[in-house]
Amino acid sequence: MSPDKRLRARMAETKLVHIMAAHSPLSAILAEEAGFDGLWASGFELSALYGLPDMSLISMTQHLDMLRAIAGRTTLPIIADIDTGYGNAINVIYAIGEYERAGASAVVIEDKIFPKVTSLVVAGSRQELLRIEEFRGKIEAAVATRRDPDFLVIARTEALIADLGEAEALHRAQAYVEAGADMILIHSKKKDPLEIESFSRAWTGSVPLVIVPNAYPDLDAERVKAPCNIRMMIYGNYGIRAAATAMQETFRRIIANGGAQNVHKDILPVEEIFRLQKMNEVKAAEARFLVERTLHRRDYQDFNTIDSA
Ligand code: SPV
Ligand code: MG
Repeated sequence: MSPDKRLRARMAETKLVHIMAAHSPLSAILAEEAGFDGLWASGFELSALYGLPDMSLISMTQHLDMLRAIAGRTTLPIIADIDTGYGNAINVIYAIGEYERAGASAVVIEDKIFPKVTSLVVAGSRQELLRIEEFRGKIEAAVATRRDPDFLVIARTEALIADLGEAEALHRAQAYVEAGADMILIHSKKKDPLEIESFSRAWTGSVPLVIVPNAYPDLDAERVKAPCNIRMMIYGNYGIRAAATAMQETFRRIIANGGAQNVHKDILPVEEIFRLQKMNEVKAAEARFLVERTLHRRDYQDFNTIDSA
């Protein structure tokens, strides 16, 4: 079964899929081992990996390269965060072809204006939304371009992020469903899940919802079951935050202790990294295919002759 089909089947079977953000193949491998249903090729995480804010600074090529590297190391379906779609509907057509070929099983396109500003900045945040008609064109273009009918086109409305209120969010979401979106991602920057729960209760559209509980982590799987039209939870920045937490603490301790003598027992042993790298497979290939090379005295003589010539 293709990853695209598996993602749809898993949603039908479990009703709620858990998707972890991945910013690298290693983080994707760890998410797969932990038991997630899929991966989120997050724009925020990749930007942070480059030490940059999430403001349309990372190019489509950079994002695609990472997505391909991730797809090469996991079997999980990948949901690509393509932000605003890199331009207008024509850019979206090009992007969908590229992302499908790169191994994505879904894309999320958001209704902000390019260049976008990351959603969770609360103070002084400039959140400009595209006209509904124009965004509908992008969704229609994505749906018309996908080759695999199981490839999901998820429309994300930032109406709540832009403080436009629930009525505007519902209106936009409905328009995007009419344009062909398979799911609606509703995003909120409120620390309290009430805004999302209220939207979910009010949503009577024909497609299910996706949420990203970054700002409101209290909305866990148990609580999500109640409104029952949420089918996907994306843990949008937890990978990079967890990695940065571990590195920050370890690096500080090494400086404070004047060496690694105390931290080495608190971090993964190198053998565990070998396991994640599948070192055993390389070792087996070495034993099978590499011819042992011994340097003979004659080789040394030839080398020395050439060297001194
Ligand atoms: C991302 O992970 O890139 C997202 C989610 O889009 S958020 O950063 O919360 O907007
Ligand atoms: Mg993003």
